Amino acid sequence: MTLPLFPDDARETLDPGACLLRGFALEQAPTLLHAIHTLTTHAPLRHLITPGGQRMSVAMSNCGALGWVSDKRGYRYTPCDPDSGAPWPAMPSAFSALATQAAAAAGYADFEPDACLINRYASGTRLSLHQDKNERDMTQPIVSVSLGVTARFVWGGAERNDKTRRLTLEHGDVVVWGGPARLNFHGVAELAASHHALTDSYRFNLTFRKAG
Ligand code: MD3
Ligand code: FE
Repeated sequence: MTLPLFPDDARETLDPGACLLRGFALEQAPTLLHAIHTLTTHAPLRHLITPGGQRMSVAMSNCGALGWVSDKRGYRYTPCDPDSGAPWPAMPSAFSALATQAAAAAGYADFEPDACLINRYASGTRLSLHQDKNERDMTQPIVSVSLGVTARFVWGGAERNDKTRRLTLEHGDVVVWGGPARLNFHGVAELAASHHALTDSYRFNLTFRKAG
């Protein structure tokens, strides 16, 4: 007998290609948060500047071979932290294993992320509607892990003006976006003032990508 990777009743299709795995990372969450603490002592969380000159309210860092950055010159992936000149910290094996398992549970075999963006939201932080399109291979999915304070995630369609829907993302939830949903517009509504036992007033999101 083979055991399922994840119970069918906890897997929810949001859109063709997009799959919500409620609580998929719950057991691993304390390990993930401890690793985030260590990683961000080496590559500190920082507020990047958009090409338009705005300071992002989300604080960001990265681990893995490539890291996502933004500055006045644009958005791109870099092998080194521009603040220190050092390579981004290695992706912990617990991170890559979780991302590969989540992708498999959503129907995407052999996902091997080379980039993990670490996002930290404080009360009042938001992420405006955007597409993730700086990655080389759009056939590869994106895996997103939510930790700490609950957020209202906003997602639309392939066009900026398509109607948007809202989704509550809680501690331990994982969403896999691929196939026809890979280029959907998405964002995060302003985080409410709240508290979580493991993260205080913060929400963390890990976004795993095959960027290179
Ligand atoms: C839907 N982060 O870092 S993750 C980002 O919660 C980003 O921090 C949000 O959007 C966060 O770029 C949302 C969920 C997510 C990630 C990628 C997607 C949703 C997506 C790509 C396509 C469609
Ligand atoms: Fe995004």
